[in-house]
Formats: sequence, structure tokens, C-alpha cells
Amino acid sequence: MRKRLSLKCCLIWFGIPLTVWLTFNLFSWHLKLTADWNQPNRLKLRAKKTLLVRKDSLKKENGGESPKFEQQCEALSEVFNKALVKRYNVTVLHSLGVVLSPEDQKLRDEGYQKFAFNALISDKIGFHRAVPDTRFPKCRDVKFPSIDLDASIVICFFNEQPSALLRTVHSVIDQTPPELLKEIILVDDSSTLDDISCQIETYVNQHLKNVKFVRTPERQGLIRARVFGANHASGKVLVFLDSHCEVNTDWLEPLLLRISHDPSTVVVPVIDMINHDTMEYQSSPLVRGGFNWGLHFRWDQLPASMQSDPELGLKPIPSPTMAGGLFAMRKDYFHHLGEYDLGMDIWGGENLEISFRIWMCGGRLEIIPCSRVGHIFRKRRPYGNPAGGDTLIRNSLRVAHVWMDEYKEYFLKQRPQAGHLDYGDISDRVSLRKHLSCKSFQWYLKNIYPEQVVPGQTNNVEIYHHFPRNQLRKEPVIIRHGQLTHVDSSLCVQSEKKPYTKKALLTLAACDTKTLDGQKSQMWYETVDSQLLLAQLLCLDVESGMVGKSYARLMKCHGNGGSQAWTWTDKGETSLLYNPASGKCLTVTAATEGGNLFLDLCTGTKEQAFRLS
Ligand code: LR7
Ligand code: MN
Repeated sequence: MRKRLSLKCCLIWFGIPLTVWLTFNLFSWHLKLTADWNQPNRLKLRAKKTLLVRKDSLKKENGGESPKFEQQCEALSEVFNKALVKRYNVTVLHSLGVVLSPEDQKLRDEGYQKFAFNALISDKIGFHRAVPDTRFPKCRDVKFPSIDLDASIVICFFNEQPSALLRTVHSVIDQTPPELLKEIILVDDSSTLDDISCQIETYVNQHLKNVKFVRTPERQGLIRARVFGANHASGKVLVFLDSHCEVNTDWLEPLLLRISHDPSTVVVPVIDMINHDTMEYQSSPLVRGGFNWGLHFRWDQLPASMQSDPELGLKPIPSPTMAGGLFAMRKDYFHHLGEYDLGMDIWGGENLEISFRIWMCGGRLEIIPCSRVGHIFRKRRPYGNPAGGDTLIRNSLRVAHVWMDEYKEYFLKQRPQAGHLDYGDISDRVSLRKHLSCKSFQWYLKNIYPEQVVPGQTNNVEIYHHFPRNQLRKEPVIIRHGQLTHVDSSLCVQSEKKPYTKKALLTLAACDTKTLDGQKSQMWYETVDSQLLLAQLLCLDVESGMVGKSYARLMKCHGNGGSQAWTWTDKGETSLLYNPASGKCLTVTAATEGGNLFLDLCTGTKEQAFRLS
């Protein structure tokens, strides 16, 4: 009896306070999380500051406060309010992608066709958002001294999706200290789609003071368009960006700081990935630029000596080549070094050309790990070449003939079809190389890229790792498994063929928990990356049919999300299987044995209710 009493006492005296304490802690933890989420961040503060400055200059223009001034101010505030900087987590981005109506579907389909990424989500995000700070923690403590340089940001575009383009521009304005930002030069490379040029030009002229809108007289291709843009720039440093980027916290300071120490260094930020299906902003690994003998750019793993450097992640990383789209260099150095090869058309090759030229003609090319910029990586280029033909191969041929000396043979061997192509006149570039007294390609390979394997030679530098494609692909980590049951019919999802048959459609069948075979062919494994593997073999995927139904089928797991990512989403009582890349949900064609599965608008009807157990 006494014992029981003391136990009761214990419970009352310790149990209750402990529960209260725990609840309080949990609650405040929750509050802290939500508070962090909504905290006015630097972007918002900067936006407010910009608004005040703008209002001030409007006042001056109007000679004091007047009704017109009030009106203009109101319009300005509206733009800013609409543009409240939002930070999206993955779940919110997924919900932005849900296709709600045929109009959404149209916007989405046309977006993929014209721009090769998800325009529906891009539009919903709008012109401003805060992206996750992907920098290494040690970068966050760096204090920048005042830098005596200013930058002109040159952004060329051809038929770019308007919200992605304006988010690029606004992200630069939001994230760059005004004293470092001379101007943004927006080069329209004679876009042909509907009214994109006009729409952007009008917006820029109405709302963005520090942005110069210029248009090429006719389509030039990105290489000549950049030179055209650079010629309109007046900052000390040129920063080139693609037209679908979002810059990260303190992105420009470390680039300019490095250039201020060494005027002949060309610097590149770490290029983070913005997912073309979901617009998620994801951190990229620290790698550097290389190339193969077909003159394709590739990412290489860092040599072991760099990986073991205690200052890795803070120190600039010399890079044999760059991806091409995002870099900064002094404007006078850009002109001194011969800008770009104006004989190159539309797309490709200029990145290796300028990389070789920088190193061989006395400069340096470095990746600055504390500077990060996101770029929408697409699966295909949504535009062609008006003259037809493969501009990459022709441009690469020019690179080989001007810069690669006897090593051009390796390229020609790799690309025999290039041998017969007319690559135009290269005499200007050959004399530029002489005029700048550039070193040989052999010197470049030996000193800058000793890890490169030259066919037929063994290189005796430290063991060279090809950047394995699947380094980015993680081994699937399984979080749970079970049968995938369609709730209404109590039938199980399995393959129409053997579970290892690629491209096989999925179908409903009686749940078989008794036989080993049944268990195996109906056992689904869910991974941390939201994949669903049948029998741990193939992944639940969907055909990307532009017309007709998109049927669910089994495909080799690629680990890149997209059509193989599935998230459980609750709609009322129902658990839906949502595919963020398509904005749609898994649905049965008929709730009977033999019924198939396809993607449909997420309505939450009984055709879409599933469970994994
Ligand atoms: O005719 C054109 N005129 C243009 O102004 C064709 C394109 N462009 C614009 C286009 O709108 C975009 O802003 O040029 C820019 C680059 O074109 P993308 O985005 O189609 O190119 P990409 O990102 O597929 O290709 C990479 O390689 C190119 C080789 O010519 C360029 O150097 C790109 O800038 C480059 N992009 C990057 O380096 C970003 C990181 C990608 C990686 C790896
Ligand atoms: Mn690009």
C-alpha cells in the first residue's frame, strides 16, 4: 500500500512536471521552426530598403510629393507586396505543381514543350523566392572587406520562360549589395516566341531601373549575344549568367574579392541544381571542370590532394575548364583576352575555348566554393539552330584547330564526321593566339590538367577518378515495404509481366500473401528518395505521353526523381500517391482485376486511394 502510494506520488511529483516540460519544449521547438520560416530575412529587408530608395528618387523626379508621386508609389508598393519573398520547402513546391484544371495542364504541357521545364510551378513561385543557403558552414563566417569593383551582370536569353527569366533578374537585385551592382544587361537574342520580348521589355522598363534591355539585330546565338551584351556594359567586372538561374546568399562578394586580388583570374561559382520538374533548389557537390576527347564538357572529381586539403570548401579551386554559363572576369581582361570566337554559332564549345585560352594565355580559372548560383538543368535544349546542323561539332572543330595543336587528332579520331565539315575562317583566332603569346596545348595538359588521360599514354600522376555518373545517384535506402493496395477494391498492384520486365504496365490483381511468388511479385519497397521499387528490382514510373493517358509502368531506377518520385499526399481521408514531376496522382482505370494504372488530376476519388502495408 505504501509502495503504491509512493509510486503515485512519484508520478504526480515528477511525471506531471516532466510532461509539462516536454510539451512546452516540443511546442517551443515547433514555434522556433515556424518562426525561422517566417522570419523577415535579408531579402525582405533589402527589398524594403530598395523600395524606400526608389520612393525617394521618385520624389526627387517629381519635385516633391504630388498626386502623381502618390500614385506611382502605390504602384511600386504593390509590386513589392506581391513580390514578398517566399521560401518554399519541398512539400510546398510539390503542392504548387498539382495540376488543378485543364488550364494548368495546358500551361504545364506548353511550358515543357517551349522551355523544357515546369512553367506551372515557375509561374506560381513568381519573381522572388529565398533559396536554401547551400554554402559550407565555414563560408557563412567570412566577413568581406569593402571591394573596389562593381559588376555588370550580362544575361542573354532566347525564348526564355518569362517568370524564370525575371526570377533570375530579381534574385540578382535581391541578393546583391547595391554598391557592387553596376547594372544588369538583359540581352534578348531576338526571341521569336509570341510576345516574350515585348512582355519582358515592358516589365523591365516599368519596374527595373538598373536593368538595361538590349536586343540583338538578329539571332546571334549565345556566344555573339554575350559579346554584344558585354559591349553595353560599363562595370569593371562582367558576370555572365544563364537566363534561368537564382543566386544564393553573398554570391557576388567572394567572386569580386578574388578578382580584386588577381585581375587575370576568371572565377566560377559552384553551380547548384534547380530541378526542372519541381523547381527544388539542390546543393551540388564540389567538383571541377574537365573534358573528354570528343570535346564534351564533363565534371571531374577533385584530385585526392585537393580533397584532403583542410581548407577545402573555402579556398579557390583551380579548374581545367568551366561549364560556360556562369562566370565573372574583369571587363578589360575579357577584351584583352579576345572576348569570344565570333565565328561560333548558337550553342556549344565556347566554354572549352575560353577555358583553354585563359590558362594558355596567362590567366587562371578557378571555382570559388563560397559563391553559389542555382541553374535549371534541363534534359533537352528547347530551341534549334536557324541554319540547321550541329553547332557544337562545328564550334568544337574551331577550338581544336586553333588551340589543340597536335592533340586535335584525338578529337578528329573521336568524331570522324567532323573531319569533312567546313569550320570557316579561323585566321583571326590563330593570330590572337600568337599576339597573346599563348603557351602550347601540351603545356596546358602537363601543368593544368595532368589527370587527363591521353590515349595511348599512361599518366603517372595520382590515380585519376572519372567522375562516376552514379556518384550523384545514391544506393536506394529503403524505409518501408509492403503490398500496394488499392483501397476501394482491396486489390494489389503488380506487374502485368515478371517483376524484372522493363516497360511492363502495372495492373490490379488479387492480393496474394500466401505463396512466396505472390509475396515477391507484389512487394513494393519505398526509398528515402520517394521511389517505389517492385521486388527491389525496378521502379514505378510513368510513360510521358503528351497525348492520351500516361500509364504507370516499371523502369530501371535512375535515382533522379522526376517520373520515378512518388509522395503520399492526404486529401481528406484518402491517401493519394502523388507524382510531383507531373503534378498528378496514380489512378486505376477500373477497380477490377486486370485494371491498369495511370496518372490523372488529383481529385481524391476512390480510384486514387492507395495504401502500402
Ligand atoms: O541562340 C541562343 N541565344 C541565347 O541567348 C541560345 C541560347 N541563348 C541563351 C539561353 O537563353 C541561355 O540563357 O544562352 C544561355 C545558355 O543556353 P542554355 O541554357 O540552353 O545552355 P545550357 O545551360 O544547356 O549549356 C551550357 O553550355 C553552353 C555551351 O554553349 C553555355 O555555355 C551555357 O551557358 C552553359 N550553361 C551552364 O554552364 C550552366 C550550368 C550547366 C552545366 C553543366
Ligand atoms: Mn542553361
